Amino acid sequence: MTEWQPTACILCECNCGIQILLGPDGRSFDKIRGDKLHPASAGYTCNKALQLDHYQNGRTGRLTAPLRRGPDGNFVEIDWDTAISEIAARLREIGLRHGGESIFYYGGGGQGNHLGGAYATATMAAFGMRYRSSPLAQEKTGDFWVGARMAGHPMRADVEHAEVALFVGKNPYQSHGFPRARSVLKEIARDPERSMIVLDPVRTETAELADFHLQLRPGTDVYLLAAMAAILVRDNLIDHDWLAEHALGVEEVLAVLRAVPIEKYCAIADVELDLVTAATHRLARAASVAALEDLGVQMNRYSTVVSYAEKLVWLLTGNVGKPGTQYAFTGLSNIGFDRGHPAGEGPRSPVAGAPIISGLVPCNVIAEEILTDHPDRYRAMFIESANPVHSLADSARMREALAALELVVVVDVAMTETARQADYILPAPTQFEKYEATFFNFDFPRNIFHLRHPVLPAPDGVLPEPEIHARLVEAAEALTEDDYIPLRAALAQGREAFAMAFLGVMADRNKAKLAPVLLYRTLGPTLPDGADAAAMLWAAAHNCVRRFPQSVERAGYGTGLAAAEALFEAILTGRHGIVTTEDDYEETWNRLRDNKVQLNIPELLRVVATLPETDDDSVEWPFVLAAGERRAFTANTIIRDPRWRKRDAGGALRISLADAERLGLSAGDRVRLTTRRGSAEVPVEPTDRMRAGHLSLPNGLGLTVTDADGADITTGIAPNELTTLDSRDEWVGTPWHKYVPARLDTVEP
Ligand SMILES: Nc1nc2c(c(=O)[nH]1)N[C@H]1C(S)=C(S)[C@@H](COP(=O)(O)OP(=O)(O)OC[C@H]3O[C@@H](n4cnc5c(=O)[nH]c(N)nc54)[C@H](O)[C@@H]3O)O[C@H]1N2
Ligand SMILES: Nc1nc2c(c(=O)[nH]1)N[C@H]1C(S)=C(S)[C@@H](COP(=O)(O)OP(=O)(O)OC[C@H]3O[C@@H](n4cnc5c(=O)[nH]c(N)nc54)[C@H](O)[C@@H]3O)O[C@H]1N2
Ligand code: SF4
Ligand SMILES: [Mo]
Repeated sequence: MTEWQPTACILCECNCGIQILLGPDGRSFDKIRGDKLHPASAGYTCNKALQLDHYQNGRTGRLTAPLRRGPDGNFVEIDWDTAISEIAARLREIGLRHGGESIFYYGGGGQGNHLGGAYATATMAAFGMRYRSSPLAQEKTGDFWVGARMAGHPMRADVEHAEVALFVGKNPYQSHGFPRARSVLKEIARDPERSMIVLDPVRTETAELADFHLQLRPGTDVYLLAAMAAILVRDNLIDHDWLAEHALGVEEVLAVLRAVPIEKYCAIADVELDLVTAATHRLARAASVAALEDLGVQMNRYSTVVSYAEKLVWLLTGNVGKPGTQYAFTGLSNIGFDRGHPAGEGPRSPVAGAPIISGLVPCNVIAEEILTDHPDRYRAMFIESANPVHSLADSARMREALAALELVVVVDVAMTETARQADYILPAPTQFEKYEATFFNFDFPRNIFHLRHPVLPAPDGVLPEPEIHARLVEAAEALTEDDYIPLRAALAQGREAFAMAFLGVMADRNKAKLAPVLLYRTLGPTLPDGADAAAMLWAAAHNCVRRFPQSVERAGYGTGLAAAEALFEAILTGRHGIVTTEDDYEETWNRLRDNKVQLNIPELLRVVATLPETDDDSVEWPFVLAAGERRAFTANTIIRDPRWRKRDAGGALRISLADAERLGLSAGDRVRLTTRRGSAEVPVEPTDRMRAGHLSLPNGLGLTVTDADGADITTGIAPNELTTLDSRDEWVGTPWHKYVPARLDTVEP
């Protein structure tokens, strides 16, 4: 292979288009560059994409054969037929004894791979599984729920075209979250007509580019945002006409905001009133405001209430459905659609009775729902493309929970912290060895989709996730050749006949849930270049046309069935990514419930109305630890090879200069960091970016890999050895990892 091959970076949700040139061995990534032909990233990458060879070829503990844990606790290699039939038999047997709903599904994709997970719904149906979760239920479910309550449809921010960009607990310079983030941030910073407002206790790279950095005390965003909303009301900066036309529940909200003690709240947040006022006035003056909130608040005190207060700020100023504001996207993705039940009224998890948001059980109750003698407890877990032992709160408790289960199956590419706890491990090709895609595309006014083709062949011994799911579904006898034969016959007459036959099968609700595998086994083998895994995208394309006919038509695909086929064809052949839908900004209103926004969420407004008027620091725990910061060389646990990190190799604990001086600490000195849950030794990095009393540890460290001599090496601290399950949001159960009470002790060198 001597040609540049288009694919995408898999290290964050942006999935920038890249091109890879393989080395003479046909395996190493000799060169990597941004793909100028990618419709969203247009050649952009950050520093991390260039390190992807460490994911593909690094020291990762790559899995190349199915493994079964033996009676002595060690893994032994088994063949695929044995693995599939044993796993299917045990899942069936557990289902017979305890019901299929006792088998819990977790994961379904990381930052770059959602295609496999799209087939998992069939495996869930085949074994009667009902409950599931994913990492989204430890970060985004509060945002989803509030969005659903207020608008009935998720909205995203058009940062690129905004006059004012507002970042709340988000550091896009490192974490991205929208296309070409670093370039866009610099464009805003350079333009005297545009401004950036950042709420962050840390002077991040983003905060450095901001016009207004509100460097608040950690965990006080609810006060600061309530004060900002109250300033809008007090100074008559709200958009009355717009609200009269587009919003409901305005009076109730204004009544609460009129009573907010603005000065007191700014004092609690420890930000100068004048600065808060100036930033709020700037935002109110702007023709457009785009706001992004992220983990700094979503994993922090009052998380869901903060999501609400943040939205009030841009809703009161009328920032929806215009360029540079918030929009309701269209496209192939279904991620994050919640029904928005009032608190206490939606579906609930079987043991803890926790609210299920967007179909996901809160991550922080999973261990609780296993480690109990409740009859409805989970008995088995199927984990795919996720590393919950590392990524969920309280790793020790999660290990204990997995050990208590009758069966744990893990599908992954590497021997992860979670795979180490499994009974069976099923190895998959890497994301560059198979067809892969994400459903993380929310661009606007043009949305995109990128089906990536394999860059290099997979080694023997691994199977792509769609094939694993198909085999499990067949081993459960949920589908047989008899189900495939009529569909194949219809297909022989053309796609139109196939569509009709497929629609007929979908009328049977039990078969409808198996649709991905039905498509994979019938349409799949007829697709060019071994693109079987793309089969479910045919249904996704049809769905997209059904839901957003005009958007697809504007993107140039025509109308009706022909449009769906044209869109699917474009997906299959557009190797650099394609535009799927095209919209006008105003169309956002057609997607929102009743074409309006609802400002009054009574449960949350009540919290804003009754915030305690003091907020003292704890004496026992003098520090607040942010456990899991995004840095230049972190990428969740996707790259396991520690050598990929060109800076901050060990993942230092960042601490303010004042605290470092008081404790007599210099860069590289080791300290003992203690929380309610655990304790660890870690090197420090004193920096003037941090506030006194605040500490920060990077995410994605503490991974164990085996080096060339067979020795295990662990680099840095796994943050969730220090976090607790009970520190979580009242409404949706998301963890408060950015607000971990902590203590520091010096250690003798
Ligand atoms: N480099 C890199 N990029 C990534 C990832 C990665 O691992 N590495 N992971 C991806 C994933 S999965 C996600 S979800 C995103 C997350 O992206 P972000 O949420 O942007 O990342 P974090 O660094 O976790 O947290 C954001 C900011 O919150 C601030 N913060 C801490 N406490 C508070 C507080 O009390 N109030 C406020 N207002 N801010 C606070 C932190 O100082 C930090 O700057 O990043 C994605 N991008
Ligand atoms: N304390 C603390 N904890 C956190 C965070 C924090 O800020 N602080 N951040 C949280 C956030 S926002 C997130 S999103 C989560 C992330 O948590 P996870 O989603 O659990 O973590 P990832 O590292 O993204 O997991 C991806 C897994 O997929 C595997 N993988 C890679 N490619 C493939 C493939 O092609 N097929 C299969 N089957 N597997 C593959 C990788 O080896 C890895 O095990 O972490 C969360 N945990
Ligand atoms: S890590 Fe960087 S290059 Fe990779 S997708 Fe994210 S922004 Fe793009
Ligand atoms: Mo995330």
